[in-house]
Formats: sequence, C-alpha cells, structure tokens
Amino acid sequence: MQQTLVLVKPDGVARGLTGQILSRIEAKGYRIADLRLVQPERALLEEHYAEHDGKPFFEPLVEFMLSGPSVAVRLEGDRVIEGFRSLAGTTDPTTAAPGTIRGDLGRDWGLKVQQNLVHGSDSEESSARELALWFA
Ligand code: DAT
Ligand code: MG
Repeated sequence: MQQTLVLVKPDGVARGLTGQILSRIEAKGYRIADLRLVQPERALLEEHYAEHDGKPFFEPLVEFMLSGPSVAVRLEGDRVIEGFRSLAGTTDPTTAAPGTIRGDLGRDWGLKVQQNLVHGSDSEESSARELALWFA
C-alpha cells in the first residue's frame, strides 16, 4: 500500500472544482486518509518545489501557489502514486489528454506558469518528503 500527496491547487479551489476532483479520485477507488485546507507560507512552497529552483517558472509558480489556499490530501492505495498522476494527466493542461483532470478541466491562461489544478507526488521519496511538509 502506498500514500501520495495530492494538492488541489489555488486555481482548482478558486474555480470551485474541489468536489469534482475529489469525486474522480474517490471513484477510482483511492482512500482519502487525511485532508486539510492550507494557506501555505513561502518557505513551505520553496521546499516543496526545491527541484525547480532556478528555472524560469519557479518564482511565478511560488507566487501562484501563494495566491490562495490549496486542499492537501493524504491519498492511499496500491500504486496510488502513478495511479493519481495518470488520473491528473500530463503537466501542460492545454494538451493533457481528455479524460484526465487537467485535460478535462484545465487550460492555459496566458501566464508564465501552468495553472494545472492539481499536484501529485512523483515517487515514494517525494511523497514521504511532501507529506511531512504539508501534514506537519
Ligand atoms: P508536475 O506538476 O506535472 O509534476 P513539474 O513537477 O515538472 O510538473 O512542475 C511543477 C509545476 O510547475 C507544474 O505543475 C506547473 C509548473 N510548470 C512546470 N513546467 C512548466 C513550464 N515549462 N512552464 C510553466 N510552468 C511550468
Ligand atoms: Mg512534479
């Protein structure tokens, strides 16, 4: 059994898509083990996205994530890390496959950062690190 960190990012919360996104996750059969609404501080986000420090979208990404609360979910299930990323779709919401969360509900809004509704940890190491940050 695995756990992963899912975030409904500020665009998903602001657009009122939290319920739809959680419905898709529950319909797939994963278990919500913990859930909270979080207004993160800059330090948390800089740690969360440390792998992207120095990239051109890093500062816009942190600013976007500071723009409102996110819903943080501790999600549990067999192979949930890859399973949720498959549900979410590829990073760019404009071209993410229809049928995925990003593909069905997201698109480009002309900004320097891709506002793609959700985050999902990409490995067991990332998931342990990120869950410790968001559910400290
Ligand atoms: P993912 O969220 O699919 O794991 P990532 O970890 O590579 O993608 O990037 C983190 C976030 O940064 C991503 O959700 C949206 C933003 N982002 C990534 N690549 C980008 C790019 N080339 N231009 C603008 N924003 C980008
Ligand atoms: Mg990532």
